[in-house]
Amino acid sequence: MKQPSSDCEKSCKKYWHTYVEVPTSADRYSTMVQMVLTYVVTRLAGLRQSTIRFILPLFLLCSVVPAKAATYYLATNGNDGNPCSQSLRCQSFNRAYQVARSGDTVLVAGGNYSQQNIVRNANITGSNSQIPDGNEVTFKPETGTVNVSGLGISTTRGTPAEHIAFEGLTFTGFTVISSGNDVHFTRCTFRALFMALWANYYSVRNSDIGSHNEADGLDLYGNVDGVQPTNGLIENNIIHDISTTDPLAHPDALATYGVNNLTVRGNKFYKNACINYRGDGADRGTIVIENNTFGQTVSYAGGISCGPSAQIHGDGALIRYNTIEGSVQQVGSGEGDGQLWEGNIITGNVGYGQCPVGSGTIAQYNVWNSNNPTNCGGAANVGLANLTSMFVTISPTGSTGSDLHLVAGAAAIDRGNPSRYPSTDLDGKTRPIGGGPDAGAVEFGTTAKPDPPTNLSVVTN
Ligand SMILES: [Ca+2]
Ligand SMILES: [Ca+2]
Repeated sequence: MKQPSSDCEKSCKKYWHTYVEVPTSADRYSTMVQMVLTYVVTRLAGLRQSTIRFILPLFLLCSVVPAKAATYYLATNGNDGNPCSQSLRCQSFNRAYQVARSGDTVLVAGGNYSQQNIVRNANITGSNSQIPDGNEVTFKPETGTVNVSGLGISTTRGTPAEHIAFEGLTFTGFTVISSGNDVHFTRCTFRALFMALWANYYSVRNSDIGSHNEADGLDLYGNVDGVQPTNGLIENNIIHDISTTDPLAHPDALATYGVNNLTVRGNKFYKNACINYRGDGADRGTIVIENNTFGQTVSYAGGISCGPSAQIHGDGALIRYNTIEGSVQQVGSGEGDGQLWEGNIITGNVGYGQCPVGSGTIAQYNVWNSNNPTNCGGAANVGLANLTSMFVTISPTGSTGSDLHLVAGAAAIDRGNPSRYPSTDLDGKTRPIGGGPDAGAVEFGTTAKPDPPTNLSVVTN
């Protein structure tokens, strides 16, 4: 919730002798109005008529200003019969969410929390946003580590929980947005599957995902009742060590099936057993995959070895400025039509040493293995026999995978599309540096070349 405007606060406080921040938000607004009314009524007898004329418009002005955002508290030994105050804490996430209003914060004391299920609170309102914009109820640790052994958002279709943000929590069991609008995770840790089903406007950013066995890292799955997870953003995460020791398990680091509008940007995938990115032909809308590094997939003893680093089959997907250590698999026959592959580094084969096969798909300005054609419907690609010397280190099984930053003299430097590139790279540096944008996720060099001055003139004394 917005705070009272400073003007209102300054001018009103003189008259609101009893103005305080009301801790229970459910009745905050009506309580505040009640307090002002009581004050006005009790003072009227002693006021001159001119003062009344002054106070009443002021009251009308101030009474429509929302109350200050509130903070609520959870603890593992709290009680949901409490008002979720600092001294009388609640225990469940849902209880805090039902008590809270848009813009409020829930501080969660460190400890282990059992499965949490959050359901709709129709009093939490506002517009949807792609990243948190302040209208959410935000859960964050108060002290120490908060482990949540499972999280479900609105299991009932058609009644989504809305406007929720999680910051810095650790999820040790499945996290499932069954039905939710404007739901965001920032700087969280996921040690089990994250799944979005009927989600709309959702994001996972700056988080650590993986270090678990058999299950996928993120599943963005639509086509449940014909509804797709829509408007997703997966950004600046590390997605790693998703392993399997089961020859029948097929854990994908990020799997999509019928998403609508998805951006996957600036993530680092490494040490994953199967496919880093498995996109489906049912994906629709604007699909943007950029500035990611996809490490080579890794075999775990006894487990399946999938081979390709990425499979991206959605029609119209834009796949640009990624560094892909390994091969890219294409399916064709009606899938992956109209894609644009631009400015990527791909160390292995595309398809089976072919151009991407979707109808109308163009691949250009990529730096890739010389097994692949140099022209795939666009400007020339660069084919090299050995690309690995371009990188700082190739170590697919190392603790943090390969370091896919470019070294001086790498063939990918300045080989992107000079007229079209992301404004920044994986590290957040402004592109381009040097003579043009580099292919791959990371621009080589440390500083942008300054523009030459245009307004110099000779001054003579
Ligand atoms: Ca929002
Ligand atoms: Ca450059």
